[in-house]
Amino acid sequence: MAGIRKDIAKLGGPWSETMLWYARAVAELRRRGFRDRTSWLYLAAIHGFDRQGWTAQNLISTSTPEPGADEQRLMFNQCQHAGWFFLPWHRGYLAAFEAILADWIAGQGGPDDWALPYWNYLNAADATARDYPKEFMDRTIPGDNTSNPLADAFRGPANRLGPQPWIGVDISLGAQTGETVYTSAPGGLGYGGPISRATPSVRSRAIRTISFTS
Ligand SMILES: [Cu+2]
Repeated sequence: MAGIRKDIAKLGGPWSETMLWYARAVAELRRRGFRDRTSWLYLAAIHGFDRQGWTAQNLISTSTPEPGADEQRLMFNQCQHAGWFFLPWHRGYLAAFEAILADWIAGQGGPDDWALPYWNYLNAADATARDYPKEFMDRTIPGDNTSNPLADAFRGPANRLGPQPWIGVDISLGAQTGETVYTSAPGGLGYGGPISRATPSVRSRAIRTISFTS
């Protein structure tokens, strides 16, 4: 059954049933071997495979069985950034991840309409909206005291979204539609990629359309 994504702040948590199942399912994916296309490692590698970094973090070692070289060339490092495919690619990627989790959860007797919750960190009505949800910070899952797979020890030190040492500006919805933020100067990289090779008149029409929908 198709689920509906809900606001994590409105699930009655922390550690609502939705989030408990999320953590259990992620733990299961982390248990699966790298060659399994539904494993945490394989899914992560579809986005981007960093052998050196993963080895340094003990996620893999020289004895980890890996997918074959041809398969790696075909499937790994597919993420689309700084281009017009950024949004559709990540949308599909997330939907596949969600479907794998939901499939396992339903098979375990969990809700058959489980869906990924979303984090409304731009909710201006909630002063704590930008704090990382507790479920991604707690070291253990309450109740059974097993280690929490949603909390990553290698995550940055901050516990809320906002200006960071490596991102000097705050995060806002306006950034999506700002001409010089969403797209960058020709040859540069930006959230939506460089300005494409349209004539100036076509380009200004497109920018107006984007602004109108904001
Ligand atoms: Cu990406």
